[in-house]
Amino acid sequence: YTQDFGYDGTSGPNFWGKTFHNCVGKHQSPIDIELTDVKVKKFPPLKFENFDMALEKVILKNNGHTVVLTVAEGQLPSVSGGPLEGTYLFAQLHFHWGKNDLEGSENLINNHSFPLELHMVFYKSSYNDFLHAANHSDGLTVLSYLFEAVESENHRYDKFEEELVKVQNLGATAEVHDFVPVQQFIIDDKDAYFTYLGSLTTPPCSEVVIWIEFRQTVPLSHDQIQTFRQLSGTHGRLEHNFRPIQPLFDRVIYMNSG
Ligand code: 1SD
Ligand code: ZN
Repeated sequence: YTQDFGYDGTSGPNFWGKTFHNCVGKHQSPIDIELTDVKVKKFPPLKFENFDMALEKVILKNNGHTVVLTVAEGQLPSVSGGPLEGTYLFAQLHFHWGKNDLEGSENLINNHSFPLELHMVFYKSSYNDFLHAANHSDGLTVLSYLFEAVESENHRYDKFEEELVKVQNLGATAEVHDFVPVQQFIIDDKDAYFTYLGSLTTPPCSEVVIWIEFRQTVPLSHDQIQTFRQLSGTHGRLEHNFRPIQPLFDRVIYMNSG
């Protein structure tokens, strides 16, 4: 990007549109999903591949906006089916959070915020790579998971949390061999979801994303969520990094009937 963006003050979401014109488009993300407004539709089953394979080598990076996990070596997870045509390959996963457990998710359900949201970003394989895919309206899909703060720790996140503390500094990276399968990050129910057409939630806000928002939440303890808030961003501690909800305009939100 030519100019950096942030989440506060004059570099915050209300100012993104000045530099990044897509950010004031009519199909932006995130949104509020109102259960009374969704259209029920029966999609073909979603198909996940390589979600249960240990990842040979991954890179974790604090890019100042979030923590991003990419796969450096090994089989890429992929997704097809559901609202998707063709196969989408794993690009990266990252998180959005808030300064306390009452906010942090980007997408909302019935105006309710969740403390954390995981985005698994995939690009359509027929476009060859992420950058080309990001120029097409069906180029990307994001599998999005909402979190809930609970009493007990979620041990499926132990390994990730162990690495997360190593990338607290801005720009820090960690290389991990034999990492947990991506399946460990998510919930098992892949039939209950909402889907709508939207955008990247960060500049350049390209309207190229088929959003799949799962209904079942991932449990995580308050302390586990707190670790994300310890990361350093471009303007001090990255306490929050969620974009506010955007108008739906003419779009329809579908709910898979399973
Ligand atoms: O915020 C991310 C951004 O960090 C980048 O990963 C982008 C894909 O290049 O995706 C957005 S988001 O829409 O998945 N939040
Ligand atoms: Zn995101």
